[in-house]
Amino acid sequence: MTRYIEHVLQRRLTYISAQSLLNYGQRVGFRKSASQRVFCSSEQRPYSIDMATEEFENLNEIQQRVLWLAVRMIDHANRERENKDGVKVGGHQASSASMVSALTALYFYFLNSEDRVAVKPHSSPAFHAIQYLLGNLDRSYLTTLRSRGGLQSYPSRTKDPDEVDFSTGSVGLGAAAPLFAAATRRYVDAHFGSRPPARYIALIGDAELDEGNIWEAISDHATEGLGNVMWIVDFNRQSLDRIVPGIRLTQWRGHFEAANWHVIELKYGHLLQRAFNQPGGSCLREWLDVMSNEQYQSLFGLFVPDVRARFLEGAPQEVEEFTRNMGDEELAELVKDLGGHDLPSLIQAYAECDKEFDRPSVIFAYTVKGWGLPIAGNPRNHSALLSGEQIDSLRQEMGLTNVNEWDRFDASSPPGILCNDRRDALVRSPRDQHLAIDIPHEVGLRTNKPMSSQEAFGRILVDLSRNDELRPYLVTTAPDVATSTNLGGFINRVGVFSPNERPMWSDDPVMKWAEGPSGQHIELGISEMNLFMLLGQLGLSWDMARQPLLAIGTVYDPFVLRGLDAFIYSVYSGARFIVAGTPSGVTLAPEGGAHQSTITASVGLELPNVTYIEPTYAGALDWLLCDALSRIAAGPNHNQTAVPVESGAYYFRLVTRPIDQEPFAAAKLRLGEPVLRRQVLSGGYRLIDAFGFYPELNRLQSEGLRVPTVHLVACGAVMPEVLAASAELASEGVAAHVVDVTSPDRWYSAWQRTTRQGVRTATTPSFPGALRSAFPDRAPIVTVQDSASHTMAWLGTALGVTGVSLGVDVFGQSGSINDLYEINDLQPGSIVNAALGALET
Ligand SMILES: Cc1ncc(C[n+]2csc(CCOP(=O)(O)OP(=O)(O)O)c2C)c(N)n1
Ligand SMILES: [Mg+2]
Repeated sequence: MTRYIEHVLQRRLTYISAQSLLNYGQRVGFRKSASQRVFCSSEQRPYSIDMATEEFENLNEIQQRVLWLAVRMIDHANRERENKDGVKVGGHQASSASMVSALTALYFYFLNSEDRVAVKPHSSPAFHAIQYLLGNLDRSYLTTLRSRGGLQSYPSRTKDPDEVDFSTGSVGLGAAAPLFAAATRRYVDAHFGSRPPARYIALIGDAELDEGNIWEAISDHATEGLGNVMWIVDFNRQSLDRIVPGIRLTQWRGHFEAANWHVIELKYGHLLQRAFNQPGGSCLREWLDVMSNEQYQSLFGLFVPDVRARFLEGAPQEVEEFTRNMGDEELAELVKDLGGHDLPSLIQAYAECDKEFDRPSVIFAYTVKGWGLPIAGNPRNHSALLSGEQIDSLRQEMGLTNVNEWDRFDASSPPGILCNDRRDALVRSPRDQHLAIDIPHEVGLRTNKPMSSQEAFGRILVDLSRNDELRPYLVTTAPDVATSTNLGGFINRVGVFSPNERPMWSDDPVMKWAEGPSGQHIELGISEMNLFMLLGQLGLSWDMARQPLLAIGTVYDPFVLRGLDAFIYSVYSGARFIVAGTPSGVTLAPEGGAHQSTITASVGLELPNVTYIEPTYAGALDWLLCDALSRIAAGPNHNQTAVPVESGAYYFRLVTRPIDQEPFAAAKLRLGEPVLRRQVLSGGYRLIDAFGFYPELNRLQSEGLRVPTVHLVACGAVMPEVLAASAELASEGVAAHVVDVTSPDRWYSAWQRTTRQGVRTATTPSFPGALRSAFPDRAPIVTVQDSASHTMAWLGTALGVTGVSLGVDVFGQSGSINDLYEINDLQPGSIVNAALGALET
């Protein structure tokens, strides 16, 4: 038996005994009533819970306070805080209210310290209210929602003052993140031994299930069988715009079950369940089950005396008879009693999920958007804010005053004691991001033959896998493009990860696809979303699984854009990883426009927390890759000197075009290895010094003639054309130095840093050192790259010289490299013309 299964069984026993000890008092919503027995979890075997205990009272009191604080936080930000902008501050009182019960049941009853939780974006105020009540957030923050340095609108790992496990905001992504965190955890346990048990939980808005990435995530083999995953869907049947027509639960249940998920439907609260069990009560359930969602939701916006008529509209006669003797108040309360606001039912459902140790679980918790608020169930409540009068009466209803409305519970009161106990129970010990290993400066890749950057990448990885100190921490992943992005050699050496040993049926001598728990490549289906979601969680494994990893992913470069939102999500969350987009550009000539990336270089350059690198030569890639690995391993506080501190991910843009490596070897001889390495790492270097390289130019200069000088600045695959242009210009008496830019991003950042420094201090910006060493002479420039011409178009301004930018500004098409370069003015002749033009202006 694994330690994990032992733990699950252990927890199960704990729950059963805890439940038998619990005597829950019935007080759901704001109503108190006599002690009674209720049935929970309608789809499961009836499970009786006594409802009269102080613990239930405490939980209920806490959830009311959570509701109040969340609503009041938003109210304060909108009605009381000074706002000079004329822009609505906003916040989501209804969406917060909807999740209050599920959150309370989690944080004040169910969670352990190692569990990780993603909170639905629009419930962020409720999450922070909980952190405040637990004592993890200072009171001063309650009045800072959506303000600078304050509580973020949506939970943010990197920006919030309290500990957020998963950033959320772009719906669907935060929801799926815990699934990939659990997959990461499974990988870590298999390779490094079990860590303390942890569950990975997502609280999800029901409209988030419209996002395709959700379904990509659950259908991938890499996320199968993760019993420590629980999703709780806030099934309020409302999205932003509307009450969602028709209930799609059957469809969704089918999707989840087909992916082998355990599904719980938590529909009715205990009042309704009790009513269903009364003689004649089954008709009530049948009517509620068939009633349209719109009709049902409309009940929440009505005054109590009007509920009956709306509820009975279209109902069978027997429903009318069954409810005839109920008072208006009783009926209104009964028909609105949903499972997602019933704490005992929620806890019971969580416990049921805990028993599933070999498949993930999802709970559809029926809720009301705006629960407990006057805007409950209103189709336009998504951004609605309570009025001042409504806030006043809610405050009164909660038994609070203007004086104590922001208070925590008194520490000696029963809910206060529970809050303290839970805070202590949820304390996490620190995690370390640093991987204390020596990473070489290079693998020392040597080649006399032309080699593409993609091939070099594959070879470097193979060499790295021979390093016994480093190898255990390397993990690669790819969305069905491992072999075509040159990961094959690495995979042959380390194997493919699978939680269980899998027989290998084919004896392919080239590709050994051995699958088992020791494999270090995680193969994904064709989902670039999943690639970046997984890379994100692998890149946070130091936190999610208490084990830093060195994660490397590959993807066809054009399809970086297919996973872009997940890429952004992961780096916004602070994840550190390496991704290689390969092959890239129109250099992938015969493949045609659908596979030729043109704007990805700009994406890499502009995306915060990402360093975009596009090396031309294998030797440069070797240094850059090893350097990126060592920066990730060092953690955030490394003090390397070659390049400023970078805290994010690395994006290598590579190609399959074989490139003659000789010019790089010559530059190494000319500059010396330490200088060249430093310049390669800081963004670029002078590959060809025209006067040193072309004797005739030297001669002209020594004769005292003025030799027109220009810089040809290029990146990646276009270098052969650029070198040819330089030679042609030399033959016409023009000195064209060639600069190889290894990372336009690092240069751009260096330039921006000095410029901003100047702006902020009202001083003349200094010229970045990295640029100075590559451009010792002042001369016009031509930038050339197999990507949008805009990518390096800023360089002329940075250098203060005339610039012409060549690049790819149209969609690609099939052809030879020469054809494609001709179409895009990337041939030597065009580069020469651009240089002559730049010299003229
Ligand atoms: C990717 C993305 N698209 C659109 C939005 C805007 N948006 C915010 S909330 C929302 C509806 C959410 O509904 P649901 O998930 O059911 O949450 P509820 O508010 O009902 O709790 C939308 C469309 C977003 N945040 N992210
Ligand atoms: Mg919803």
